[in-house]
Amino acid sequence: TPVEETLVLVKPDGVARNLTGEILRRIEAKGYQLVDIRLVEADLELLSQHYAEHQGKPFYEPLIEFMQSGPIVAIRVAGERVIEGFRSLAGTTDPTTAAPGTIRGDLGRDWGLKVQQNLVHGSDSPESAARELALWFG
Ligand code: DAT
Ligand code: MG
Repeated sequence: TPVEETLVLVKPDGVARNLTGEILRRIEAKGYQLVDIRLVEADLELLSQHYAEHQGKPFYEPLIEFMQSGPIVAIRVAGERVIEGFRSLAGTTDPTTAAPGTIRGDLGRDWGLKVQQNLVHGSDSPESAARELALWFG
């Protein structure tokens, strides 16, 4: 099986709630390697490129605003089939219904929450991973 790299982001809600360590713990416990890590205050330029596929959708503006609300931890993660594997570790997009055992299912709040406050981002394909890693790590 191929060793891949993916982009993981601990979003502003995860950093603000002091969950970066817990999220890194789960990535490491799974056996993935941390290749690079940085704390980023993402600007509009970076975020509009990162979320280009969602431009024009109703949640786009609130999403971009939320992603500028505080620092983000960007992580380059390597491992066998890590792109799909991290998505599985993260759980489905809406933390309200994400499965127990996943980052979003275990750590997402069960009320008063916006869907964008779902703690993490993970690239969804090899093409997305290559594009997003270039954006966040240059
Ligand atoms: P994912 O982060 O699981 O890959 P996505 O790429 O479809 O999900 O959407 C990007 C982010 O946008 C997601 O993490 C949270 C937000 N989002 C998606 N769908 C939404 C919706 N229906 N309402 C509000 N925010 C949404
Ligand atoms: Mg996505």
